[in-house]
Amino acid sequence: MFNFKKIISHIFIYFAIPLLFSSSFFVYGQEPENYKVETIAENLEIPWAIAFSPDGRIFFTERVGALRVIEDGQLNPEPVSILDVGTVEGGLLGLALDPNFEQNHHLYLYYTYFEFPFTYNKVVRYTENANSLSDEFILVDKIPGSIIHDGGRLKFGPDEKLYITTGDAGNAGSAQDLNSLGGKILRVNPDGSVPSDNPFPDSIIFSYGHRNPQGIDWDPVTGKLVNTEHGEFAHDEINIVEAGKNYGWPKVIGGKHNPDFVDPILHTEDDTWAPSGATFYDSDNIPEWENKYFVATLRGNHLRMLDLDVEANQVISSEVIFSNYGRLRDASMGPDGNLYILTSNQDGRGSPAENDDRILRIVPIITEEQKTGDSSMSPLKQIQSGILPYDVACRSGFELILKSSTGNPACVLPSTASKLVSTRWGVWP
Ligand SMILES: [Ca+2]
Repeated sequence: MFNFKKIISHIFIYFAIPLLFSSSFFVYGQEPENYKVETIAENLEIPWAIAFSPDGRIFFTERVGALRVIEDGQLNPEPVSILDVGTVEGGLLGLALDPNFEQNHHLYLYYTYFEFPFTYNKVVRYTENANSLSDEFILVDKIPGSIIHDGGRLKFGPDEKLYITTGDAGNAGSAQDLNSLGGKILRVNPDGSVPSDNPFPDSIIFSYGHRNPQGIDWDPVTGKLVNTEHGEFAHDEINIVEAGKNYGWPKVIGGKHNPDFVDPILHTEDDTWAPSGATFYDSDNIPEWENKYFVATLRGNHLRMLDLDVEANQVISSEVIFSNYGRLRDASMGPDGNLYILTSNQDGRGSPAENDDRILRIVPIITEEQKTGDSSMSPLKQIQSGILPYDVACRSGFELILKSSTGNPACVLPSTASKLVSTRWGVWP
């Protein structure tokens, strides 16, 4: 169903449930008939990261060293590039396209390499032209590497800085050492230089005390960075990451309320998810999913859907979906407003299906009723028809707006409203 009551109930759940349930989890049901799963590429070798070009191409990495491309819906059998990379948990990992890719065709990769006798990771920028790479430019080199804990996620933030997650590479102490690039989240300008507003002078370190973070995305409501990281023997974490803060590893694990370290918003305790890529669902294609945080889990063999109240530092709900595709490496939003998921069943730790690994796309099922628009008009259409959602209200301090991207209502902080608003609700009679 795609109707406004759902949005109202969503807003109710978002703001009222935390008051009722405090910090405990509240799981509410999904409606799997609302969406379907499509396979857009198969028979892949450990896909790790995906990025969408404004011209419609989809680039992705395979950990074994290949950068590949899907064009016009077809997987190109010829890789864009093959790199000589380290193995086991390392390899060709992160991928990001420049926010101005349309103009400069800059493409960024994170990969593991061996230089006797050490293993390192580096972040390299290339210029892409007609599915080939040139102008190699190293942004960050000699990130500690190993056969384990190589971090590897690359993503541009809303501030157009490049964020890089690094693992402790098996040397736990490095995460607390501000002279080491291991166990950190790094933040650089697109040319690799240090942003002038980074928390430590002349340092690309943004936050530290991380063990092996592999997922990052920014909450569309508050703009805050939320990460995932692999814990030691379970103890996985979701953290709200702020500049200059210490996330504890290896001094504290989970939430110890020690003022020197930031507690995770979620700690799995004895449960193992092995969380990797993550994304906020910043779309209303499946309205119940809007602004939820989706986490691809490896050992957990599922996609985790979290409803986070980032401002209040509370988990509202935590739910397992897609537990029938095995190990999942990444979850990412496409420009079509659909969720893309990468499986990781060929990595030696899974049970591959015949056509694994795969890239999956989750698309909403549009019913005939919705096409006619009679009883299930979109929120924007309802508003345009003069139907006022009089019973929607935001928590104190938040502003009710229509998102410019979708026309849907959302409660946001006034500071982020200007980026999102096309029409203020206030103009309605
Ligand atoms: Ca921690």
